[in-house]
Amino acid sequence: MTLTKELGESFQRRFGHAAEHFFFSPGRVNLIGEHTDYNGGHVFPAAISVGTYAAVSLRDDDEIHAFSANFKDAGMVTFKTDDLELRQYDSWVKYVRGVISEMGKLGHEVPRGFNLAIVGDMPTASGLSSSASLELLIGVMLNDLFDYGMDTLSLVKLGQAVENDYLGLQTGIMDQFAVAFGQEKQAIFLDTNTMDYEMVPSDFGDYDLVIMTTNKKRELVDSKYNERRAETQKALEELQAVTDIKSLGDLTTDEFEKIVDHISSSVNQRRARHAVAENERTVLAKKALSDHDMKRFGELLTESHNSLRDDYEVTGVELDTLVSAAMAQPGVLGARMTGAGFGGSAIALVAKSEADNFAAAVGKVYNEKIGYQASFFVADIVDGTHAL
Ligand code: GAF
Repeated sequence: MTLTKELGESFQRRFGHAAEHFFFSPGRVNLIGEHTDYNGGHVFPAAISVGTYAAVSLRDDDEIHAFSANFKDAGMVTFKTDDLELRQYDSWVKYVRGVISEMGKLGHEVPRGFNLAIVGDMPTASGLSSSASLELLIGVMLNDLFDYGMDTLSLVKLGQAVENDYLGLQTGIMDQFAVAFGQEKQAIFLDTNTMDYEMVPSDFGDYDLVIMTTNKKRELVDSKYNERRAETQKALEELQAVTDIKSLGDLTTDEFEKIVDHISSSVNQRRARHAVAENERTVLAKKALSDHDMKRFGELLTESHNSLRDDYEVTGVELDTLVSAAMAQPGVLGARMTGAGFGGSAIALVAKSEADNFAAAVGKVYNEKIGYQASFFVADIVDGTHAL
């Protein structure tokens, strides 16, 4: 049975009537361009087939009745459409409240309550953007149900506002952009400085893009993320005293190395070096993928990981173990962490002919070193958030 059908059946059981509308919102994988989106650089993500689903019907009152089929014991959550204060213990419900709250700031009121069921098929804490997926799911759903007439970019910015303003996480725009603008079999090459973007066929030739999830319980991701953001911001401000740039993404590596000594902290020098070099790598990787030069594309993925490990310091033993074990396998052209880091997932470019042995071999090394299992799957690249 498909997940949509299952969701429809549990909706019927819990609410006693059929759902009127269904929506799907993907997760995302980032091919390359990590921690560049808040540094005015390029990113290269794609929407993936694991994500979140919603079943919904309108009510005649002003109440929202919602449940998640992923948290079977959590029961039904009921609140009024104007009860939008953040409750940190709310888990997934805070995204529903957050989206409605940010919509309200744009003058889009929720005129009626609704019954809502959601379900997701992403591995937990996989770093594949379950939060952006959920934000866009609810945003697109409300936009459709209540005819707000918002365009896709406005919905993307609304999702980011939920993170930045409602939840207080200083994330960039990549995740929401990938989730909303995704297209089947296409990666999105986005310049976060100008917001210009180009779709690039995600054709990896004789290779599979394998997603490897650490299954690490994620800790400190949010505080470490905000810390990295502050470090590159400080480096930028020091460089702006000697050169006319808007963001680190304006510099080439050569230009950067000539002025790096103006950054007072050696730690912040390394953080900024990553942001500048990663942006260059992303531009090169987009060219390599467009030219079907998989070998070069793979090398750039691995260089990205090394820089995230040594200069940006956002990997950790779990991601490093997956990447080094992957690189030791036959037919692997490159591997790197994807997303914010500190756990979550990594990706590897694996020859289709070697794919069967790959997960077992890497999984064994990981289990021996880390003490629990990693998960592996091949990503299908799909369309962005939409009604079903
Ligand atoms: C997280 C953030 F949400 C993104 O904006 C991006 O900065 C990413 O980490 C790192 O590249 O997913």
